[in-house]
Amino acid sequence: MSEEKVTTDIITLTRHVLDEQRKHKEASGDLTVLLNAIQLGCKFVAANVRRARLLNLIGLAGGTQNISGDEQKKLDVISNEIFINALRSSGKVAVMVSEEDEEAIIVEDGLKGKYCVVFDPLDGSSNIDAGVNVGTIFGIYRVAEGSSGTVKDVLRPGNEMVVAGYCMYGSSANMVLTLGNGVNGYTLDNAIGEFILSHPNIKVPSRGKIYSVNEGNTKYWNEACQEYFHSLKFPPEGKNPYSARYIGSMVADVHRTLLYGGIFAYPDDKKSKNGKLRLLYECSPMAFLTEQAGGKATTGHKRVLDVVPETIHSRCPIFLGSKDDVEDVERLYKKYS
Ligand code: AHM
Ligand code: MG
Repeated sequence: MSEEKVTTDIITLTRHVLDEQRKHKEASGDLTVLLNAIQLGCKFVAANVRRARLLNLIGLAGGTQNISGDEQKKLDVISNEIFINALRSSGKVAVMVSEEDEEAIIVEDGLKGKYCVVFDPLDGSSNIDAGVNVGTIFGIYRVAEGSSGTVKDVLRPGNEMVVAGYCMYGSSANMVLTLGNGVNGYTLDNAIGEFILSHPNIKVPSRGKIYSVNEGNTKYWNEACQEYFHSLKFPPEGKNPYSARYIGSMVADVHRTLLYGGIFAYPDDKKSKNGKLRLLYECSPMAFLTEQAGGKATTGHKRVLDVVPETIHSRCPIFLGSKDDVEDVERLYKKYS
């Protein structure tokens, strides 16, 4: 009888980060501790998302009162609390910004560390009832030299972020991470409770075949946007039109874009001059990941990573994905500017 081969030398996320840290002599290990807190948060949220889906299914199947509305709300709040507690108790964080909290959270002296973490604890949560993938998005800054950790430490462009990532809660939990040295993907092995390196060195193809945008907003788009998306659907003779894919959950749409290529967009339009997505904890981390994977991210007019947030919840238009596709958008914005 043949025995199943067991891999005993697995590369966990922590091991991978430690290996990276050893390459930098000045590394103190603080970032590893902080990333462990983020991993804990993600595992905890993954378990809660699975549980909520099950509760929702049971509720519907039994014809009982629909609990999903309440559950969905609670899940946002629970996820936020999970991350705040994990981050604060790591002792490595000075400032936190969450989509769920109006104000920045300043960690009390005694537990204060040298990092700032900006995050959306459960992005796309309006999709939970339909069983669609949701995710956590995060970015990490170092507290500025001489600062004791104030909101000013996060009102900085994405090009000053040291780490960015997201965790997608789907059929499995997938963490995608950059420390500014390429992008790696890890899958949660529920049996051992560890994220295992499953997608090393993710590179977004230089051109894709998929576009991802809420086309229900076409009426409000500017001329550059109108022409761009029209050109994908009605290409010149001999070229195939692009496929449309839009989940409406940023983490899932960006995840597919990183793996398969193409373009994801939430543009500015006549209704919302800065689009819908938030710069600090949605656009900047995703732009950092995309650039590290060899792609590009633009507002149409400028690099997303160069946009300085005016407030912690400022919005920013975004087109991200394959380099050649994003450059087509940039050319059209220039033409109409
Ligand atoms: P949320 O932070 O309230 O969950 O909203 C963000 C989500 C993103 O995940 C997604 O890309 C976008 O909203 C979809 O918006 P729309 O429904 O307008 O297409
Ligand atoms: Mg969000």
